[in-house]
Amino acid sequence: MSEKNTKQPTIRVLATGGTIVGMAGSATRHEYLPGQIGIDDWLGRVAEFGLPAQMLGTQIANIGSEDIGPAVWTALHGAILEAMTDDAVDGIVITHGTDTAEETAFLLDLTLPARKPIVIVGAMRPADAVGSDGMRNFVNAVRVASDPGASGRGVLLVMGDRVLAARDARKVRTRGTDDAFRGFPRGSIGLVTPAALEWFGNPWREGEDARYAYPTAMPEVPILYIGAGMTAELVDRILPANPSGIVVAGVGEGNMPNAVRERLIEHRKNGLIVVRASRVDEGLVDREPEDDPNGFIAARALNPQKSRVLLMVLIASGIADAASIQKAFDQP
Ligand code: DAS
Repeated sequence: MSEKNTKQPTIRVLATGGTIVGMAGSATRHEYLPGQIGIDDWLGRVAEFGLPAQMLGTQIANIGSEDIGPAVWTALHGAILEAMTDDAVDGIVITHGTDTAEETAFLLDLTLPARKPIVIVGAMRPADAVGSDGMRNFVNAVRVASDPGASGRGVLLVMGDRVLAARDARKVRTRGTDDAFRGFPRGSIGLVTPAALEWFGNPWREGEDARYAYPTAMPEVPILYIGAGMTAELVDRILPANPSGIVVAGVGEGNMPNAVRERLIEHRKNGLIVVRASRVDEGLVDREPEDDPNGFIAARALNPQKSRVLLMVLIASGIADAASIQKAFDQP
């Protein structure tokens, strides 16, 4: 065997906090605090398993992911780019809260090259809970990040023995460890356990550069969640000063009360980009005939929160014409 084949993979672990390193102080208490274990302590616990990988830890943050935003994203993006250009590093694992893991994963998926495995992982139960899932998820994530077959697939999310593509991954349950995350429209693109990894299908972004530049300034894009009987006045109240875009979490296939639609059409005439997504979990929203005259964008398979991430990146990249924006939402 050549030196390279016998060398253990080196994994850069970028820690941001979350339940995976949370502590309840009691194995049976429901309440816990996220971000209680530092990366050095965490990797010391992992060392007990004797994984066939060298792990290098970096503490990016140690917070609940509900508080993660541009500052942590920017720090993560820079650290990953550094690891991508470091020949000594074979893969990257990001430990993260599950509440916004899908947004961080998708933002990184859009703004990083697909040349090395990048895996985001979290947990549904804190580290000291009975049946904690964090260490298993982490060991699975290291196995995926150590596998050359994980390259060329963009950012991956590993939870509950499943491997999901960042574009598909979404948190669908607030409790439970096996099926808290699902992929839509694609389901799992692989299955992983501490002992085995199986891929379904080949990499689809082999050697691809970043799709978009990482935004130096994040535009504020609100999400208007539609409820029955909602009035048009709410549209004006939710829009920030000088709005550039809005995502509508519509009912059904991106529908909304007519008065709301009319008000958005008025704002569209003043340059506001309007994306029709759906509040329905596995909701495909395709273009409808009125989208052309209204100048609206159909979110296709992206849920509202990931539509917002893509729209922020597009606006920050100066992509403002409806055809180019729709093409970005259409791209798998
Ligand atoms: N503590 C929440 C978070 O940080 C939930 C979690 O980590 O699973 O997202």
